[in-house]
Amino acid sequence: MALDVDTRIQLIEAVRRFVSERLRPLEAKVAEDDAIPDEILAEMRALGLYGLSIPEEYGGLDLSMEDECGVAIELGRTSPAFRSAFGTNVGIGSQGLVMFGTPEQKAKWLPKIASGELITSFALTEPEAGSDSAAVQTRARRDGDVYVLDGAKRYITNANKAGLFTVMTRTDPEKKGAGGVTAFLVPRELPGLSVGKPEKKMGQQGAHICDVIFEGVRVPVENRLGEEGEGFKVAMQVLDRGRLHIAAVCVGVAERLLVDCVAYASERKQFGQALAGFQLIQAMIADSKTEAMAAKALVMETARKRDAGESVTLEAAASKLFASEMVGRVADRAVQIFGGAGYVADYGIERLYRDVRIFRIYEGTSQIQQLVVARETIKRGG
Ligand code: COS
Repeated sequence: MALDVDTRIQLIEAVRRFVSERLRPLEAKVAEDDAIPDEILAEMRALGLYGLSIPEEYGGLDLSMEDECGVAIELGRTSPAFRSAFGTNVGIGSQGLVMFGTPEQKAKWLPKIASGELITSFALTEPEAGSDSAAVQTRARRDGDVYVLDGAKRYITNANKAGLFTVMTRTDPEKKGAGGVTAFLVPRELPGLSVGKPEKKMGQQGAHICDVIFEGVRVPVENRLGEEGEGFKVAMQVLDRGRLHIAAVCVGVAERLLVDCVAYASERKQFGQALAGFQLIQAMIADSKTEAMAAKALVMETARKRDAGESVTLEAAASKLFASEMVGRVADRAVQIFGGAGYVADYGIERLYRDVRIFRIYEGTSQIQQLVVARETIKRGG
């Protein structure tokens, strides 16, 4: 639901204040501790961040995609690990349930997801099924009133905290590709489900990814999300939306880096004048600004199209492709503008440089986004 202008401004201002007053001062500490303090998570819950995309009847804010992208841009102005804490509840961990869940499934889980009491994860990727996500091997075998799950999922965001997993499985081993895939809502407490240790990562410390193992996990039939064989479409539609949200976060990080670059370049003097006076520095600032503006325009236009009910498979992939590559270039230029200070930890620029690298990989690599854009463009005839 689109917010009226006043409420939208209030929400954006509240998030902006929270980011600048509460999150930014903690960036270095969160990276060092690889953990977000509990009081910050409680403040995120109080702000309603876990329920941005959940319908109002289940306790969420029910934002339109345009408003959600506006909030995601604000959240991009700090370490992306903060957003990740509730990112799965807003996106890939809840949207299968929002789009395809039965009224009973929604009533059971969405209120707790919206409040942040229940953390969710999206379990698609496997050791042998990364970009080729239709190749999932985790098996779900029907046995009376339950399905028995066996298999392993990899790099699952927030798995260490999750109480509910949306799991893509293969119910029909005869069908090798997308047609044999079925989605399930799997509560963590079911016997046979175990979660590995968080991986050591290049960036985004404070956000965690783990393996999730299923050994004879008996999942009630009523936890199936959609029909047998519909799981791949569930995953793809969840990702269409998720890719747009990630693209918005990329825009926010780029805007943040631009502010940092301009502040530093205005203060730091070389050859008797501020760096900002040098045209070669200005060229980098101009390129970063122009690309960030272009990404923002693409993201917001795509969000409005989605809100209008149009399919945005192509546009969401194009947004993620352009925005994630763009923020990579902006972060690289930021290190260059800061020079030596960009390479040492104290200024936080090298941290953001590492943090943004994953945007070109998760929720579909740049190469997968290219593939989707090309296929859809060819399908549309240009
Ligand atoms: N919305 C709805 N349905 C979709 C869809 C979408 N965005 N994309 C594909 N489908 C449907 C297709 O229409 C097709 O259905 P039919 O068989 O009924 O025609 C089915 O799903 C299979 O689609 P396709 O043939 O395109 O599947 P591919 O195996 O070629 O894979 C890609 C498509 C590569 C695009 C997909 O596997 C993908 O996105 N991979 C990346 C996964 C990813 O992002 N992983 C990140 C981890 S999750 S954080």
